[in-house]
Amino acid sequence: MKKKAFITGINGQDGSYLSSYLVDKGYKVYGLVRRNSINEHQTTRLDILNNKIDLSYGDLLDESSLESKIRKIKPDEIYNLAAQSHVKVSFEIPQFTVKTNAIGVLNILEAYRKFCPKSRFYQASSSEMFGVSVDKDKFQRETTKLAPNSPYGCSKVFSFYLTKFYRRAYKLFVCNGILFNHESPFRGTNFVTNKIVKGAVAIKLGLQKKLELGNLDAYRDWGHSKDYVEAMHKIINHKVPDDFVVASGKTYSVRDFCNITFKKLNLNYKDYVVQNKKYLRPGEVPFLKGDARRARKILGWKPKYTIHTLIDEMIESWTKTLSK
Ligand code: NAP
Ligand code: G4F
Repeated sequence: MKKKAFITGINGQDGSYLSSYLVDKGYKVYGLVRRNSINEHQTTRLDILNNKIDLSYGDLLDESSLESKIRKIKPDEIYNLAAQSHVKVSFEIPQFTVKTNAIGVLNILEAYRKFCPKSRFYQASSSEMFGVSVDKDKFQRETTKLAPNSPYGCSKVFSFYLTKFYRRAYKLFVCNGILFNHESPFRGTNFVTNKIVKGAVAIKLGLQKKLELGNLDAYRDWGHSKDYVEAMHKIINHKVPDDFVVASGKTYSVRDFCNITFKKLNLNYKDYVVQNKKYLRPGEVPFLKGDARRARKILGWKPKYTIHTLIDEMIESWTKTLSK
C-alpha cells in the first residue's frame, strides 16, 4: 500500500518541492489549498505534478475542513507548512498572522489528535524564533534561547511549544523542523533573495534601472528548499519524534548576497542598489547562523546546494522568464 501524506501550504515554495519529492518516493500526496479568485494562480508551482496529487479547498482557520480531510484521508504523515510566512507583512497584519500561525496550528493538531492519532505530524518551525538571541560561538542550535522579534516569530514560538506539548501530553508522534532561510526559483519575489536576483537580471537585460531594498546589513543562513524538504521527510521518519535545526552553517549579509549576484552578471551592485526606508522593519533579526550538526549526525542529512549553486539556479530561471 502506498504511504499517504497530507500537506497544508502545498502550493507554497516548500509544499511544491515536498510534493515532488514524496511523489518520486511513491507516496500518494494530498494537499490543502485556499481558494483564490484567480483559479490558475492557486497551483502554478504545482503545474509539473499535473494529476499526480490530490488537492482540495480548506484553511487552517476553518476547523471543519481540516477535520473532514484528516478523517477521510487518514494520512500516515501530516506536514503543516501553511503559514502567513512573510515577516515584514506580519507587522502589518499581526492578527491574521497569529491566528493562522498559532491558532491554525492548534486547529490542525486537534483534528489530528481526535481523528488520526496514529499518524505522524511535522510542524514548520523557524529560525526567526531565535530573534535577537545567539550563542557565544555565534551559532543558533536546538538549545539556544528563543527571543523572537516580530509577530511572525512570536506566532512560531507558540506553535513550536504547542507541538512539543502535544508530544509530551498525548504521546503523539509530532516533531518540529527549525529551518533556517531556504530559497529557490519558487520563492515569492517579495522575499529578499528572489527580489535581488529578479532585479539584477532585469537590470542586466535593460528592463529596470534601480533596485530598492531595506536593511543591507542583516545576516542570514541561506540554503535551497529542495535540500530542506528532504530534511523534513527525514525528521518525520526518524525512529523517535524530535526537533531538529536545519541550516547550512554559513552566513552572509544581504549586501554580500547583492554583491555575489550582481558580480555573476558582471555588474557592480553599488551602481544599482538603493535603500528605501519603507522596506525596514520595526523589529529586525540581525544575525542568523545555524548549527545543524544533530540533523547531519542523527538523520544523515546533507545539503547538496551551496549559496553559489542556489544563486546560479535562480539567475538561470529569471533569465529564461524575463528574456521571453
Ligand atoms: P510560502 O511559500 O509563503 O507558503 C505558505 C503556504 O501557506 C501557501 O501555500 C499559503 O497559501 C498557505 N497559507 C497561508 N495562510 C493559510 C491559511 N490560513 N490556511 C491554509 N493555508 C495557508 O512559505 P514557504 O517558504 O513554503 O514556507 C513553508 C513553511 O515553512 C511556512 O510555515 C513558513 O513559515 C515556514 N518556514 C519557512 C522558511 C523559509 O525560509 N522558506 C524557514 C523556516 C520556516 P496561499 O498561496 O493561498 O497564500
Ligand atoms: O527574505 P526575507 O523577507 O526573509 P526573513 O525575514 O529572514 O524570513 C524568512 O526566513 C525565516 C527563517 O528565518 C522564515 F521563517 C520566514 O517565513 C521567511 O521565509 O528577509 C531577509 C532579510 C531581512 O533581514 C530583511 O530586513 O533581508 C532584509 N531585507 C532587506 N531588504 C529585505 C529587503 N527583505 C525583504 N523581504 N525585502 C527587502 O526589500
